[in-house]
Amino acid sequence: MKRLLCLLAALSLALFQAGALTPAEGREYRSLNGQWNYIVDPMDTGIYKYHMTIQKPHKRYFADRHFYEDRTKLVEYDFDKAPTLSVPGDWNTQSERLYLYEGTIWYRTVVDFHKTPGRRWFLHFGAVNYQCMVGLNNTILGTHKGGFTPFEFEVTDQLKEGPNSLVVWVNNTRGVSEVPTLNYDWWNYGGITRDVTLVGVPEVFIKDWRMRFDGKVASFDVFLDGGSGSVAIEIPELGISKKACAGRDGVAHFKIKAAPELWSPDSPRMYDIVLSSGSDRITDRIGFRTVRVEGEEILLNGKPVFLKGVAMHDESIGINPGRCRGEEDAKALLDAAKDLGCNFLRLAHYPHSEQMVRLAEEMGFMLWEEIPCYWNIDWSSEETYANAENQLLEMIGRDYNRAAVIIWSVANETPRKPERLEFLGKLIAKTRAEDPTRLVSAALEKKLTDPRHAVVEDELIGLTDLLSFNQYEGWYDGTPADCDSLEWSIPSGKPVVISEFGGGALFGNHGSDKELFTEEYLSLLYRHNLEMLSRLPGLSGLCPWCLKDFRSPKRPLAGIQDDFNRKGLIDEQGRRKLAFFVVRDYYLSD
Ligand code: GCB
Repeated sequence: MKRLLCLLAALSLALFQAGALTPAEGREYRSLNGQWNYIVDPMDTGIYKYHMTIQKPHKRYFADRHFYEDRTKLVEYDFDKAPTLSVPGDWNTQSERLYLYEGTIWYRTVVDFHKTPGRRWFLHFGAVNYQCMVGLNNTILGTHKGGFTPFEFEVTDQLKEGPNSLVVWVNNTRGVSEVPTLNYDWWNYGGITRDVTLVGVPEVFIKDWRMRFDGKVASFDVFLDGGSGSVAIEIPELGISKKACAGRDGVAHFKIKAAPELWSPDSPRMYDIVLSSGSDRITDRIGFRTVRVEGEEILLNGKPVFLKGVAMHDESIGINPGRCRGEEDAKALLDAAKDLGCNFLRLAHYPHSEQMVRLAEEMGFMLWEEIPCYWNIDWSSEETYANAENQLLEMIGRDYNRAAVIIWSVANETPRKPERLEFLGKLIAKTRAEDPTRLVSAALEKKLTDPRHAVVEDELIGLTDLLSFNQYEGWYDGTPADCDSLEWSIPSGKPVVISEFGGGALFGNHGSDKELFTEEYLSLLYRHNLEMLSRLPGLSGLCPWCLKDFRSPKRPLAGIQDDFNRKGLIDEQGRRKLAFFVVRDYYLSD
């Protein structure tokens, strides 16, 4: 597998096309979602000949039998007769035999296509976990690595009139130098987990656009692809209608004075916007707000705001088990967070879907987004860094225009050492260069110097805007009552956001509040923690870990966990534990 990964790395240098159309929606597009045929290929037979040659992979399965005229040839695979999986969707929850599968699966769909003169076509993937190689009509378009961010390939020249064979090699094998690494506390859902679309654009089109707002002026950079031209921006409700010419670099710049109603959790005001250039036209919705830190406060639109948060995974409540597949799954989670009294979400531990972010914005949640630099990744590897940076840039690129996003976070609970400081220091600098308008953070750790004394010490604090850390007093450390006398030494001068705290309980497991995994224990733990954390100077936000019980292979305790991390305030069916009401009362009490 290691050699295969090297081969893919080499291929990706040659074939990878970075960047995605932003947004993919709001344009002419065709969904390729649906039932795709699949072949499970644990030995990568679809790539290797029996005398395996790394240098010359055979790429056999890209030649879809559907298109063979000579049916007398020996071909030992047949997508037409293969079973199907839903796209989008993880494979683990769609077939019992794939529940624990980590390896290769080949996907195939047939795309009927009719050419329109003067149109360019892009094949856009919302996310594929963890890496993939995409072939169209037996031509390899390229590869992508990173399981949670969008990417695309231009297919204008590869698409044929009539049926087209689209084949995707997907591999979710974990690796020590990957991002995330071998060991992490969530399910490694494999597959084409988010939407696949065919996006049609004119020869010259708007590839991307980015908006910043400083409270008085909205600045827009609009990036054209395929040529230059004039660009128009309209925000009808603000009476804005402006034109500018793109320079030779294909970028048009606007600075527009605006006095919009501001976006905030209490009033998530959004405006329709239309961007056009020649015959290309994008419609979208945007909110206007500012965010910054002053001393130990977070200021939203110039006013102090307390982040009433909860952390969550991108995993659905009941509707489709497993990775969320779309808006309906996202809505169920967001409704639960609303009922909890939240105005803020930590979307952990990797970029969630674009639908999740957009819906959260419409519903008035401020967001923390992060990349999966989780625990101990391979800090010294340049390839690992390049991979992490690419995931970061793809996340920022996708959600740059979302007013809801106020924090980019680069890491979670990473062990302190010089290589890690260099790696994360570079990532933080990159984040600021790419987006100077948002806060930058990392979820750090607290340590106990003795059972009565908690300390947060980390060189990264000098580089981030927030002091964010995870702490599990009453669960991994001490008892709930120990919270009452715990002394804290934390650096002052920055807003403190507790990025995780909590414990486990099985819904319906009632008993003594001294017994682990009972609902009573968990609600006691939350009461003591909330009291303790409220006393911390500079406290500006809280994120209980976490909203919903989530699948994790690290949680095998039979009868209690059964492959679920039970630290949710609700269980996997959405049932509320007692602790849910403790947090809700706290959030609704001011
Ligand atoms: C953590 C991790 C989170 C785990 C959680 C736990 O600190 O950041 O990913 O799921 O603890 O439940 O132990």
